[in-house]
Amino acid sequence: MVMVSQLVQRLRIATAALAAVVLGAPASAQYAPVSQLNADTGFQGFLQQLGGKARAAGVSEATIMRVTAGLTFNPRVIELDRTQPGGGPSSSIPAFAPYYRNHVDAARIAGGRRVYQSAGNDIAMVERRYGVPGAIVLAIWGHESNYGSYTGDFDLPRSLATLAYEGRRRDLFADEFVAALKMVDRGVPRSRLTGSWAGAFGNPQFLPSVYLRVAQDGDGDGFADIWNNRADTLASIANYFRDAGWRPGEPWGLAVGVPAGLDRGSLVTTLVSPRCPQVFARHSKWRTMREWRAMGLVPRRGVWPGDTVQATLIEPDGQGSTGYLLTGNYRVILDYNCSNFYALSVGLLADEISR
Ligand SMILES: [Ca+2]
Repeated sequence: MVMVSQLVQRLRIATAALAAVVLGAPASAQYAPVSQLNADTGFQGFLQQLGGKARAAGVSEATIMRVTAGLTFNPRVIELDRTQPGGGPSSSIPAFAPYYRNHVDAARIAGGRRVYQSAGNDIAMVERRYGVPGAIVLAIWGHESNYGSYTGDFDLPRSLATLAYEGRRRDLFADEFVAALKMVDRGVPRSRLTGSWAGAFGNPQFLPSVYLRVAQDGDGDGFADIWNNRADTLASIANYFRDAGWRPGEPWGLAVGVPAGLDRGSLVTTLVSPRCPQVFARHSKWRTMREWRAMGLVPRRGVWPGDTVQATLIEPDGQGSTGYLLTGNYRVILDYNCSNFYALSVGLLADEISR
């Protein structure tokens, strides 16, 4: 699923929470064992605090009562949180090829093509309304929930309150808990609030704050149903992408052959991204497509995008294997989930779906 590290200025929480989950602070060391956390009185007191926070944010009393009544700590959520793989600077970076094989596999390509062909009107609607290619939107859906075949069955308020109570990323999850209550106030049935243990839900695996910010009613029935409705799902993902700055008509990037003699030393980036810097540190300096072509790079498939399009280079499996030129739109995919493997895999799956 997902990964990233720190909360950014403009809380792209979908990314951030899941990121924090995977690349967050080293697990557990300074925190209490799960068995000690599961003290009912402590958790119930904490729920009162969360209720106060929700009240201050304008959530109705009825919703606060309804959602918090009977809510219990979920030790399973903390166990899952603490068994997430690390991702700190010392961990070695695995190869992309196995990840690619697992995520851009025949079943996921075929599943995406099926939707692409059967959802012509919905695809046309999102492309027209949001300027984001349908294949990209489908590739996100395919990565997040395998086109809706698994979306998680953890009770969302329970997971969010548990993660907030545990404390490692208290503010983040407390805010998401309040956002989940706001969803109920907005008319989302309480029964819809199920998802991953980390608080993401529905076809696009949004966090509650992301739902509040970008979810769309694609079919015009008055409700943004990202759980069961295809048009709403596609429109919501596309709206996320438009909001994050997707540039219509520009590719996400392309696979390239890179000449052995490329002067990579002169292309090492000197920029440090404030957001998931380890991910961005793997990208070269920006150059135009014309400049990359002049350096001897060759598309593995298809043709060069426009000469003036800017791109960085990543060689995920090192010299001698396929490289990828990454445009500004690639960074929009990273905004959804800040992982190079995820973003490459989404772009490449989209290419396969639309081929
Ligand atoms: Ca709808």
